[in-house]
Amino acid sequence: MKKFSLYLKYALVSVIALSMVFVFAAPGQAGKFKKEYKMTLNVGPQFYWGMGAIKFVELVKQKTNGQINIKPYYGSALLKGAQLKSPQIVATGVIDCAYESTINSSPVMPEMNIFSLPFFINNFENLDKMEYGQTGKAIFEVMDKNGLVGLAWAENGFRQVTNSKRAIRSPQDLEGLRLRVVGSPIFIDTFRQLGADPVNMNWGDAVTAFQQGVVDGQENPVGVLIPVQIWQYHKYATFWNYLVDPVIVYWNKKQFSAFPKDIQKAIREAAVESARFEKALCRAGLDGDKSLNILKNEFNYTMKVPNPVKYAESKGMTVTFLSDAERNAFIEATKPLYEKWIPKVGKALYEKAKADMGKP
Ligand code: X2X
Repeated sequence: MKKFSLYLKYALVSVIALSMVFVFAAPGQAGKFKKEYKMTLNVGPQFYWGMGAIKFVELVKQKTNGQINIKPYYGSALLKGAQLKSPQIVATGVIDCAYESTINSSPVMPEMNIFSLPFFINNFENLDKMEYGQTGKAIFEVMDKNGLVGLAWAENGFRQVTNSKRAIRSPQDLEGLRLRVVGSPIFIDTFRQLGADPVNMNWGDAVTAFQQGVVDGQENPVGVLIPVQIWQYHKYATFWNYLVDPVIVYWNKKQFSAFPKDIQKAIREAAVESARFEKALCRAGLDGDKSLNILKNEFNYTMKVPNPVKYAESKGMTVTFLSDAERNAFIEATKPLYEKWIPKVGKALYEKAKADMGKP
């Protein structure tokens, strides 16, 4: 009798324990998610784009009540610095998500080169029209076909050229300059076309190359130039907005689709909100007071460098802006690239981009 009640006790305890396992493993409960989701990005946390990625991590945690925890891996650490591999690896699910530049996706998805056609987009208004228009939609469809879900448009920014030799005002000024460029082929093509001597290098190796003077110059937006203190290496900057580098927040499609709807919604909202913050960081001081006010009023954030041009000048840089005539010389010089690159980008997408911008 005593033995029997002991059995009964064991049986009862087992049933309770088992049912608890079921309760906690039920859909929508914490046990269902990974302990940690890996996110890749090519820069460090001090860059504006890195700060946006951190905001995303925080907002996702907040909006999912701590159920989804993302760990950022900076400097393409999970890719051993091979920045152009990010979309492939996220598509396999080895890395779960990314806060990544379109340039770094362009070898896998050539459509992304729409943003890298030289002197095509020119200003923030045009870029916004594209991202929130037909172009952005088409780009997200391309990502979908590649096993990725595009969640939001963030930004690295319009790219500016810097160097240690001379102020650049004409294609002739670029002649023979050894410039570090990202390994996406359109960058090599563009600078060869302009008479420079481009060398492609991962960002992870670039700063050492600046330090050692292995290269004379490089090109990147202020969100990189200011945090990396480019004036330590280069005295001259030309602000020519020659092309733009959006950042897309994206997730492995299979995994994202399997999330419950409320989690999907929370992650999307976090992506959009973090991107608004991040874009404002990258545009601060370059679009009048607009982005500075977004930061202050919506995010209670005071920009440390409210005027990147003045700040670079205060550090001893000579910042050059092109006149219309000077700009036209670059436009003429880079025209032949369109013949080669529009077929790679896709003529239909090129037409969509022009339509979004209201260009003939
Ligand atoms: O490699 C670069 O220049 C950088 C940091 O801007 C990108 O990742 C595209």
